[in-house]
Amino acid sequence: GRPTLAVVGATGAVGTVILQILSQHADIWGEIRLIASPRSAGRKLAVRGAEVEVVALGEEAFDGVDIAMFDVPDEVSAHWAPVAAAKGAVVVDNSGAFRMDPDVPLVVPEVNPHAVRNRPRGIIANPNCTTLSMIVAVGALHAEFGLRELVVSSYQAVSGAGRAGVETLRQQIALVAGSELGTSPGDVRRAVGENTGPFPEPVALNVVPWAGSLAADGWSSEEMKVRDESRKILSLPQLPVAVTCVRVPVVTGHSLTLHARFEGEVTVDRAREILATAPGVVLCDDPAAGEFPTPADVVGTDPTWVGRVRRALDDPTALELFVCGDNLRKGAALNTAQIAELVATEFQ
Ligand code: 2RA
Repeated sequence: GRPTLAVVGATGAVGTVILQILSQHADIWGEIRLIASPRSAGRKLAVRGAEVEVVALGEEAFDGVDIAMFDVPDEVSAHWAPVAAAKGAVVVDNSGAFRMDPDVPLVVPEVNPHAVRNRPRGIIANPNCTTLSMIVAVGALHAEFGLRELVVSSYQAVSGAGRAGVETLRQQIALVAGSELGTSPGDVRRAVGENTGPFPEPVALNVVPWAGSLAADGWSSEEMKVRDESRKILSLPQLPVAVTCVRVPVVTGHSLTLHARFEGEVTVDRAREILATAPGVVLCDDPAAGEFPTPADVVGTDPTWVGRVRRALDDPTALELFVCGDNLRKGAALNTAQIAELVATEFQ
């Protein structure tokens, strides 16, 4: 029969988008069970046009589940994903708990779909949204040119930090709207007060060069994720990767600038051809006509959008690009759903 699917973290920012995607994609599922913290149990959420009651996370919630999508904090996944796997479910996990585990594949269906089958722990990891917002385009270029180095800067939306991130930006925007703020040191900070939510600094009328927690030597955890995950997905364990992650006052849609260096000389024409035809990528690159992707235009869409394709002025083996994608869709819910759909083909 059709596989039973569980969605763990169904009420969260990403969980909400997972339910939308399940309602939009071909319906291949038997039962869809919605699981969340006991606090949310009993709530009803719409999926596939029907109201489904949320059940509390617990061992019995996984009875009869074939595939479980997890979108919960790292420590919740670390505990419950192995419980679900022990009960026979294939887990597709979107936390950071298992991504770098050598016995857990880290999968982007457009780049390394074959990796899903090698899952000794019964767990498949979904990459972080910042990695996912660029890796489909990078993977397509790597397949053609052979990637040798990556230099990345991110411009990350507040919904990457969940519902709390979005609420924080909206509240701060209300506090600074219509003002003359942003003209003297600290005026924005004083106006928004102590409430910086999940961010270390005000994010309205500002950019914040920080995402995640402090890792070794001044790097942020987010920067380390982009480096480690890109290496693992592309099977390039020694790839030099330099990353700076920055939060910007955008609700949804992560953007990144990339400097990508390849094995030999590249041409912009060939790069454009590859990007224009790669599955999951849309080339939107006509600066003369004022055309390039921006988060305000790509939010709610599935692809990785690429613009500003140029050859590096001082290195004929390198390209400069701007990429942009919906961090809740391809960056999280969509990639999770694509992995689950790949696994579901094994049940037919
Ligand atoms: C962020 N990538 O954007 C993180 C969330 N996983 O904050």
